[in-house]
Amino acid sequence: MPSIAAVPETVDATSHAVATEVRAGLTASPRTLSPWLFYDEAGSRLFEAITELPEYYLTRTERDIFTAHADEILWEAASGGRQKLTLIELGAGTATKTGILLAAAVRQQGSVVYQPVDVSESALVMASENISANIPGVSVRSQVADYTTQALPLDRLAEFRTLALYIGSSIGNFSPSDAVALLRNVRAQLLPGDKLLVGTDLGPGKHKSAATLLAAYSDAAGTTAAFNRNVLERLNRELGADFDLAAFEHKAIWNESHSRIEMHLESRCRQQVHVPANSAGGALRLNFEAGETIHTENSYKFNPVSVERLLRSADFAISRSWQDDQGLFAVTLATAV
Ligand code: AVI
Repeated sequence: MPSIAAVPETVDATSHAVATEVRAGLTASPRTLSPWLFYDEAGSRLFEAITELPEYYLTRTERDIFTAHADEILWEAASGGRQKLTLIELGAGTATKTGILLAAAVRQQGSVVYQPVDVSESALVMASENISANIPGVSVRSQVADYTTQALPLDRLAEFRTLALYIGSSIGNFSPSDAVALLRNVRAQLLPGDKLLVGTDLGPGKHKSAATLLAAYSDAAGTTAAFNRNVLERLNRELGADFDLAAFEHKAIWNESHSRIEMHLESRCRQQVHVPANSAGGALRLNFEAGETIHTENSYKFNPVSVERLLRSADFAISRSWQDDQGLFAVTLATAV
């Protein structure tokens, strides 16, 4: 599961948070549902499937950038090999791409401490097993925590600098103001000279069209549609709601003025949906007009200037950035100032 804001930690807290989110979001105008609701077990599996779709270039392009430049990235992060690094990863999930960077860290400094942080304990167990089995020289110290609201559980070793990883374009799922707040929280827990590596998806440009972007969020196999609709299935399952899944259509829209892909679920007809009373309040009767949508996700797209602006507002200075040849995706290394 990728990292998303404010994921509750226990089963009770989760069901109350789902109920509260649904009440606030579905009675608002326009209607919204927060993207953390996507990531129940089925949604996390669907997201993994998305990352392997031919249209969803983000994951493989970031992996290709790491494969091509991992040694350079680690060298720069260590100020030209002069410092030793500890790596911490925010929202590490199963850490599949991180292995490329960890292997480069081991080549550079012999061994490395890696601290993956995630709200999902099962993802961290997989990350730890995968890294320990495949990359000798990495000592994994995983931590279950929500880095969006909690302090980073940093294990600071004397003489070591921290390299924080926030990859996978996860920052793109936050509003600009929440993204700044999140990075400021990260910055507050680093020391001047520590580094941050951020992965960002890029907006349309010389080689990239809005059509390429849109296709990544409306794939031919319908996996993203299933991922989007799963949120309604989750509300039926967990809250006893009666959403008719076939009556809602998956829509991905490129919103140029906000530089973001928006995902919506559009009501195909006039209909009423019921949500029984729960810990957040009384029963809901929701009246949808034909064509009315539930806005389920924003995925912000960047350019070098907007990445720099974002990092600067959180007191980071850009050290260097890497892109693929087609200008699809960027990986930016920044220094805490
Ligand atoms: C997790 N996050 C970076 C994905 C994205 O591209 O915004 C989530 C996603 N939504 C639809 N497809 C993938």
